[in-house]
Amino acid sequence: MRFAKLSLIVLILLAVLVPAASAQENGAGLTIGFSQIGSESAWRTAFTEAVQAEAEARGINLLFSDAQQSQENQIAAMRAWLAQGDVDAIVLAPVIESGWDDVLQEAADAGVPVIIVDRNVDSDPSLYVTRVSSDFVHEGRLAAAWLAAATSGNCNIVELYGTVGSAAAEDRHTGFSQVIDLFSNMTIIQSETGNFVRTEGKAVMESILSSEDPANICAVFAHNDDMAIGAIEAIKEAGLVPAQDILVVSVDAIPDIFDSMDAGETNATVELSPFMGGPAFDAVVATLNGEELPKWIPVGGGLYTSRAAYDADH
Ligand code: GYE
Repeated sequence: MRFAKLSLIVLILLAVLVPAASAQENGAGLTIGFSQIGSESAWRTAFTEAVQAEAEARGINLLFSDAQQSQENQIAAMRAWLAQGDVDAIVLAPVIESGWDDVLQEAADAGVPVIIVDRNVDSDPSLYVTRVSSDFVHEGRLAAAWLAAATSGNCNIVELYGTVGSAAAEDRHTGFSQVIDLFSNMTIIQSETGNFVRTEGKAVMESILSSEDPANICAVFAHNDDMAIGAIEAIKEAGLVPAQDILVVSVDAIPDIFDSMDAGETNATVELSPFMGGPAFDAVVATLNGEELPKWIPVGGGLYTSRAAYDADH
């Protein structure tokens, strides 16, 4: 009887004194839910593929959900993972900034850490571990600075907006506007959303070219390369020369935009790295091991006006 009591005491002491099993350094064996926005652009697809490849290389069991641009679908996927209790952490690429407080609180209550990637949420930062993303405001500023230099500060601009309410669109617009507002002759004369989608970017540009005197349009600033490529098609079909009659600057640095650049049909792109899976998974491991993390882990990127310059940096 005494031995049984002693064994119980030892077991209790071990449970209290021995730290919970820590996550392996690279996350091997963890189950992580990845709530992805959708597949609206070539960059998004590249981002998905990069995260999946990183998970496979690390031996992480990735539960993947494509929300098809729906916040409702993203929240439902997160709640399913929490209800099943089978995820060690969640990586969330939030389609828009607002509406996440409840599900993030539910994850916190369940002890499941959440890493924000790519875009942003307007929830209290205490509800997520960290955010791995680029600086969208800086991307907008870079695009505007290039355009100001290319036009000596004189340009009527068409803006192809990303998904309204998304951090990527709102912040790129903010940064772009901050710079062009420094020039009295730089004005956004038309701004309309193409939802980061190539076909929608083309349709919006077609509509603007039919309603606005094309001679009054100096440049297009597209919040992503896919909409820029759509706009380039519309400009050509209108009998104009893209990158000459109408300058084109965008964001993402996807392979297709460099094909357009090689053809002389676009002028500049700001890089957005799709390789955020590594830093996100490292953050999962760190937080599971009890480490404190900064609330933002930035990924950077420069502005490129040629494939050669991009290739020289990669
Ligand atoms: O620029 C675009 C994608 O969230 C920053 O979303 C990302 C943006 C990216 O649709 O191609």
